[in-house]
Parts: sequence; C-alpha cells; structure tokens
Amino acid sequence: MRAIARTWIGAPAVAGAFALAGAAVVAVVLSAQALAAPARTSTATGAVAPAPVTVTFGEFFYKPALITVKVGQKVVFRNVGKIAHTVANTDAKGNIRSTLIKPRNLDPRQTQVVSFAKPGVVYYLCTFHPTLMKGRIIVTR
Ligand SMILES: [Cu+2]
Repeated sequence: MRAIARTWIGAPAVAGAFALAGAAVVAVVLSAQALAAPARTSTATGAVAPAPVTVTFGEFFYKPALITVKVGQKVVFRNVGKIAHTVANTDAKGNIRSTLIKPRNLDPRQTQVVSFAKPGVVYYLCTFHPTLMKGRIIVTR
C-alpha cells in the first residue's frame, strides 16, 4: 500500500518533470532555428520571402562560387572587378544555354538580378572567360 501511494505521488511529479524538460528542449530548438534561419524580408503582399543572396565577381572569379537558394529567392550578381563580365547558365558539361540566366554585358559595378522557378542545379559561367569563371547555384523548395 505504501509503494502504491508512493507511485501515485511520484508519477505525476515525474510526468511534470518530463513535461518541463520537453518544453525546455522545444524552446532551445526554436531559438536555435531562429538563429540559423536566413534573414528574411517582407514583400508588398505581406508574404515573407528569403532575403536576396549576392554573388560578387571579378578577375577571374565568382564569390561564393557555390550558393544555395530557394525557388523565387533573388540572386544579385555584382561586378566588383575592373573589366566587363557576364553570367550565362550552362548545362552540366559547360555548354552555354542562357535559358535561366541570359548573359548581359556587366561593366564594373553593374548588377544582374535573377531568380529560379524550379528546384535543381544551375551551372553558369562568364561568356568572356568561360574557362576561368564558373559557378553553381543549388535551388531548393
Ligand atoms: Cu569574365
């Protein structure tokens, strides 16, 4: 009888302790997600869209050469070099396609903003320096 009484008193206390521990774990996970989440901006419609990602380029690089963005998220290509470059998407073998990123002559300090409607891997290069400047974008849902 004593043991049963102890179980009766003890069980709710243990359950309560687990509930508290669970809440603490949830709180930690939520704050960790808040810290890890990319910066977001509100659109005119009030929907929350991921902030644009900037890729700088110059002689002879794209930086970062590999980025991951969401469908619809803007990518800003910015020329920080001293001469003109371009950005054109290619197939995986490097053949220019220009279907997802149409190349434009980008003089120093000029930018080109692109985004993608479907998930996948977007390979790109500079049409002026195709062997020297290449990059890749992973587009996720
Ligand atoms: Cu170039």
